[in-house]
Amino acid sequence: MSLAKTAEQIKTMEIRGAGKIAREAAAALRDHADTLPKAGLAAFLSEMDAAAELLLATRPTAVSLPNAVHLVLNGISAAETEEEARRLVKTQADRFIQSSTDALQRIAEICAARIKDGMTVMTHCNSKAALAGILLATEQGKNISVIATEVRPWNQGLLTIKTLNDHEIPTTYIVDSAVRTFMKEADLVIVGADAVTVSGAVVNKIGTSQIALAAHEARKNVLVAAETYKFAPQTLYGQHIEIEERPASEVLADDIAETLPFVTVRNPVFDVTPARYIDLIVTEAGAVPPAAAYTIMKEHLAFDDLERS
Ligand code: RI2
Repeated sequence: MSLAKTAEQIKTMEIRGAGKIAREAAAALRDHADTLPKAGLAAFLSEMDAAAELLLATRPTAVSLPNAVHLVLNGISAAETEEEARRLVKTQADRFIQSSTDALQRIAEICAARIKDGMTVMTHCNSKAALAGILLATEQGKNISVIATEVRPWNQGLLTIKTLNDHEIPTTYIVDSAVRTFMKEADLVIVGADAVTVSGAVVNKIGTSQIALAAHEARKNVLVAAETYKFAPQTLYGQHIEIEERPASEVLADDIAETLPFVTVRNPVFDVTPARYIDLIVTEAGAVPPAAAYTIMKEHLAFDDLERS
């Protein structure tokens, strides 16, 4: 698939989920580099810069995307030859994709260890990282059930219940506003992340913060399954994570909206859960309290050369 096509599919959410977006972006950069004619180092670097810009402009919130782009293109401007730069792109893209896949396996093992036989796990949206733990716990022979939310307006919950059903996991499907009602039936909440800030706050699908609040009230643990490349080093320098706001037509059909001139539809698709409502962030480097966000960034992400303004 061409780089432009990958960018378009990320934008339109045919490619979605923070981890998948990152892996597809890395593969797109690697394959794009292959299609570029040999025209010298400067031309190659400028083409790769433009490719990175195109990918970064697709969706603003999931930091897995800029982190993946950064890791794939890391050091290429210091290359001495075009060949060396090309080699770096390929090696770093392949390494990122492999480590991302390995990270999911490790996260699944840690999450599964937290899921005891007989537990009911509540999850939100369609997070590959969160689901990996649930699926592994089942493979280990634990009898568990899941409460899965609908996730308006994109209904990613449908993807989640399809996967759970395929694995014959008993699942209760609820509308987003029923979360507090059903929290008493849950033993544990596991969600994914699009970004983790230096304060340990988690940016994830809209509605996550309400779930965490309801879990806190009901004294249920909240686990966030997040690969280390979901941590956002730019927050060290005071930058905020931009919350993507998608078109109003995803929430209310245009023909109805047109009849309601005094109504404004808002459609932010992520929210921020403060660190105090999160028990553990499960990364491939281990399960850590949100307060360890800085350490994770320092040890796992090269951020010294990031834009500090
Ligand atoms: P994994 C998704 O965003 C959801 O917010 C999900 O929790 C998060 O990415 C992480 O997903 P969207 O692309 O990387 O559906 O764990 O807006 O699959």
